[in-house]
Amino acid sequence: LPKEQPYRTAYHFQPLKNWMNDPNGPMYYKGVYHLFFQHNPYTPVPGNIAWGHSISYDLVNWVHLEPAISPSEPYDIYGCYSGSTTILPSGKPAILYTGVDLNNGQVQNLAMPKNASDPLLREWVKSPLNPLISPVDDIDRSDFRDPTTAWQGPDKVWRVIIGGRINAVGLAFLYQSKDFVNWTRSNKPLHSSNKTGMWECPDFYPVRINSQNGINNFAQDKFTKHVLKASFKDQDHYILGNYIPQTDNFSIEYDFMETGFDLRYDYGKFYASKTFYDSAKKRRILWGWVAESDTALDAIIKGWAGIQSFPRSIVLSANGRQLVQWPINEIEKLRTNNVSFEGKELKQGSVLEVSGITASQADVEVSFDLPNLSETESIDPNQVDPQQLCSQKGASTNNGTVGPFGLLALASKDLTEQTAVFFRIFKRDGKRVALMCSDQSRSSLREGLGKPIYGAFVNVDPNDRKISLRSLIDHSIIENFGGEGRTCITARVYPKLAINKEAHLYVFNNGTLNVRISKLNAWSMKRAKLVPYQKERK
Ligand code: DQQ
Repeated sequence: LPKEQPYRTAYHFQPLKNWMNDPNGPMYYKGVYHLFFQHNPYTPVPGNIAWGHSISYDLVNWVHLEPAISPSEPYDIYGCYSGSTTILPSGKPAILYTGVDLNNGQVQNLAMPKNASDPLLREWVKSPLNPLISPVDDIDRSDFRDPTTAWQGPDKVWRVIIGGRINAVGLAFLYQSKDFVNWTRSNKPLHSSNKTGMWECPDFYPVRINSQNGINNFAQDKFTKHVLKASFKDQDHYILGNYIPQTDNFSIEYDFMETGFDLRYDYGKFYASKTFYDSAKKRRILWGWVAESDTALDAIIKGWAGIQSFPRSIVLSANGRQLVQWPINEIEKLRTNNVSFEGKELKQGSVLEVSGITASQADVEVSFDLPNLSETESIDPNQVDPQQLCSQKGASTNNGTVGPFGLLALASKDLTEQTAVFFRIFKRDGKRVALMCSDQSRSSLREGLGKPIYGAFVNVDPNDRKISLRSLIDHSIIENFGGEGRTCITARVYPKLAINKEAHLYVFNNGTLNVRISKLNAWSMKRAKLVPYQKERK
């Protein structure tokens, strides 16, 4: 890798070099966390897709192993595409993945560990029975991929879903098996939608009602709801519902992309994600691929492309209507140099520097007290697209009454470069409505980069006069958690000036009314250890 690496992250997961996309088959096995990922081991652009493999004891520091599976057989010669792991009742893990075969068709394959007593599971053996599932009948062979973690119903029959599309309808094919090897297609898909296009990387799992604990993919009772996630249109969308394993009926509350109720894990750059149940800490953890917004040429110069989001715990909100995400608390072991203050009034036009931390590599938590509702401007959020509201010219600089206020991250001293992450508060039917934006348009003086503006509403408690923001800043990524993790927005940025020690962090308010920082805590972050296996042994 070149020496100058201003954009390489310090605590986000990456292979040592080359291309990475989707997270695959994350799991906890015999005291070890495993992450597999779509990986081109040879160059920083897509191709030769194998399952990269890394292990960790804390989900922060990682050891990179050899790829677990690579293209080698007629049924996966053009790529070992995404898939999942399932821990079988014997305790052994199994990989189900999509292979792109000699005819460019997508087929579903099985691989098992060579030696399941090795907690690192360094070698995997492809089943001689592969491919287990082929695209036949009305299935399009180029739209049939990404098997989920399988689960067993009360009848002990296995179920798995696979992403696909038939004509204009995106769907999750459902397959069943008694032995994990012979699979039959169920006559109806688990769910489908004509608004979405092809579903990639579906995920299907239970969440507990009124609990911070996660639950494994098999469990289900009246205290759970099910989440169905599908990746399409460059975004990870989810819906909530009630799943009955006896009939495989999934009855939903709202469907994908419903106006005013379009739930996504993240409203920025975040795709092809996957969850797993961490039995060690009884929680469900989410990984998502955060692609680059620079060019393929930049990737070649950097020597790498693609990172993973910091692992997030994922739970059902107290009102049961959406999911809430938060960086797993292991992140705190990287925190150092705490800077904190309380009770600072921010007048219109304030730009307050948070100094004393490495602003290019930081974790920031800030909560704001909001002014009285009566003076807040009105809006009807059902008639506005939040993304559009955030994209209006000068959304971060023009005055509203309450906001825009928030952070200027990865900013240069003179503020010519800045990524503004901010809120704007409105009133509707006498209640508070919060808009959250992440504006990359001034993130870099460099040309030729993607500099989108992202936006979403935050479902805050309308009576609450507070709103909070947590931002994980790591050289070329800013992961934002608004309203205690109710709305997440992740962005990639490549500043020219605001790199390393030249990066600054500010809190600002451009609203006409004062907002008050009730509390701010910021930390410099240490570098996570990401090392190859051999070095670790010496
Ligand atoms: N990436 C994989 C596919 C999947 C897509 C190929 C989603 O299996 O559908 O690398 O990013």
